[in-house]
Amino acid sequence: MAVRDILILPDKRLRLKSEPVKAVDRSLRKLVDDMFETMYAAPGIGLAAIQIGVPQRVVTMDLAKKDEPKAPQVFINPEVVWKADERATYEEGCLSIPEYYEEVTRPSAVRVQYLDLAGTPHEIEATGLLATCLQHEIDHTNGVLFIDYISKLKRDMVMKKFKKAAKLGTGKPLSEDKEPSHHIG
Ligand code: K1U
Ligand code: ZN
Repeated sequence: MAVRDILILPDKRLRLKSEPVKAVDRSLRKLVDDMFETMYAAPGIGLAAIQIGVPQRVVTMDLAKKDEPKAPQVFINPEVVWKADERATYEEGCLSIPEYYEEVTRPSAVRVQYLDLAGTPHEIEATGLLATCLQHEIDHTNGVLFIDYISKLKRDMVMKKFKKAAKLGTGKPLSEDKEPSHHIG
């Protein structure tokens, strides 16, 4: 198992549409192991394979709270097959856009089809954080980021800060670059 580097905005690979997994084999299980190690080390509650540079439709997740035992979940070739009309708003973050959080409104419930690590098909109906996280991660497999749902003004500001950070080689914006400054005088 290995902790892999997480791609950071504005890395263009984050905009790739990932390919469906063809075979649930040893190399896929190694990828999933590395994804969990990377996700737990970050720490994060979800990860899509493209975030470690692998354009395959694979998602890992663990929504257990700090005081609860680990609850790792793997979704291979996940696909949203139904979305609720009702909407829910949740403050989202992204390991590829570190230390930036913003409210995003999405369908409050989704039905998702996927394969497990044995290659067995499943369909679940998700609500709450699971619904939000699944939509966020499935978006990653389609090259979509949560900043695509915020205002253009905010998105342009985020892009500018992360492009500057990439140029400086700092990886994430410097602390004084995080929030709009309201200096007096
Ligand atoms: O896909 C990712 O970049 C992971 C992302 C998942 C996510 C978070 C919130 C809403 C939707 C999707 C994260 O894990 S960001 C980090 C985070 O939320 C967290 C980290 C440690 C403890 C608790 C939460
Ligand atoms: Zn993300």
